[in-house]
Amino acid sequence: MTDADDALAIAEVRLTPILVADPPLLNTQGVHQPYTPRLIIELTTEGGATGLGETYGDTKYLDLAQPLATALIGRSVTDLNGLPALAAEVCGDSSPSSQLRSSRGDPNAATGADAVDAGGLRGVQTAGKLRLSVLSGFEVACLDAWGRAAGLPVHALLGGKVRDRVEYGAYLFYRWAQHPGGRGERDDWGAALDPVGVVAQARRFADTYGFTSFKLKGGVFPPAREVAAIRALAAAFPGRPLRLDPNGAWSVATSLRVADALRDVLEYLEDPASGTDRMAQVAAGLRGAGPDGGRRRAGLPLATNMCVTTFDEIAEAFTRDAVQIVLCDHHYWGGLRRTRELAAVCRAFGVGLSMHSNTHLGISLAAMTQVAATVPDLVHACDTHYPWQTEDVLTERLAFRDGRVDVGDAPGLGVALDRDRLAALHRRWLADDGGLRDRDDAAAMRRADPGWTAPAVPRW
Ligand code: GKR
Ligand code: MG
Repeated sequence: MTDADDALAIAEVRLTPILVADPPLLNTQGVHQPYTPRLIIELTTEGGATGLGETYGDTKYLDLAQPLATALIGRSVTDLNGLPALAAEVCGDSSPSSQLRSSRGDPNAATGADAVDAGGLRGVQTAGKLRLSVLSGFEVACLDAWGRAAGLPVHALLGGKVRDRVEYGAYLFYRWAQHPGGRGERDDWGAALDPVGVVAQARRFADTYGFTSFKLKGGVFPPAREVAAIRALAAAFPGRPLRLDPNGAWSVATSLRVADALRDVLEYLEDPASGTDRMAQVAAGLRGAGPDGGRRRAGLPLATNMCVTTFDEIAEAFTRDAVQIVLCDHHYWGGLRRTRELAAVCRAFGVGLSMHSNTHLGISLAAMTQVAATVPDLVHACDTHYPWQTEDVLTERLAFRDGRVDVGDAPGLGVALDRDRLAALHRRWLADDGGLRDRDDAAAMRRADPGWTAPAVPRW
């Protein structure tokens, strides 16, 4: 080991779970909690470089993050190819299926065989996928520290940027004016529950941030009502890219009906139906080969962040042409380098790539921006929840200009931690006795509607 290698060894890892304010945004599962858990990862090298990472903060992620943090001490921040095996070893995954896959050489394989939760908004949850979501936060922190030590931006460590700005879209949500019982922080967005409210929200996003693409989170109201909202957006923003994402809430027949109603204005339809098989049927119907008598609805691609969420899910989905665009989330795909691997696979199959988002803060937005800047064929605006997050742990928030975030050239991610903010949000996490440490949109909805259970799919 040289002195330079020694300097890059990890000396300390600090994990800080926080609760961050979130507005009452509606989705097919329920409503966002007033506060959402996130985990902030800080590591320091022997040479004194620091690195930041961010990922999901629910208990099941924290339980995996702790042993991984301990095991990282003494390892180099450059040893990124060693991270998956280390995570598999220390995070423990003793299911027979995972042992089988490990023996075939991919400790990160995550198929439905070890599914721990088939529901939710991010596809099938597996032990392997949970591990990847944790690992991704550490990978980003390692890249940040390595970049700071080397005086290079993260995008340089990924091969260099091919663009100077990354485009994001406005992420529109049906929402209430405030959380049930007046819990949480207040904002001045008001309710958006009909086409007028959705268009007003879109206008504010466009005016404030310069967004020119719009995605509506659907699956909340009967499809005709959501079709009307998209039509209203098309009238208000003629020619602008529009998307609708009901998180798999529709049947194949409903998906095709909505596609018929909106194909002239949608850039793509996102996860209209749940699972690769239904998505393949919708795609076949859109190609005119479905059970509907061969009507053609060509030209409307399907995107997903639900049925293709791991490398194991690619083969079936791509060979059946079930999706034409994959919305990568670097958290559950296992980091920035695996995002680039996914981009290469998508390129080989002629499948588009863009970015999915969940409630997140500026560290994750910086990471998304750095990796997105290195992907050559990124043609769709990326998703981000960031404008909904009024709180952050950074000294300076990332800014959108003309709907775009500048790709920084400062060392690492180019962001700095505000320790006071971090401590305040951690105190909120410590003080929580309201069950907010594990995000549960259905439970949050029961505050308004005690009989609510997340609907079975297809709902409509
Ligand atoms: O924040 O309610 C939400 C979204 O529905 C999120 O949970 C999804 O994962 O944004 C996501 C999506 O595109 O499906
Ligand atoms: Mg989606």
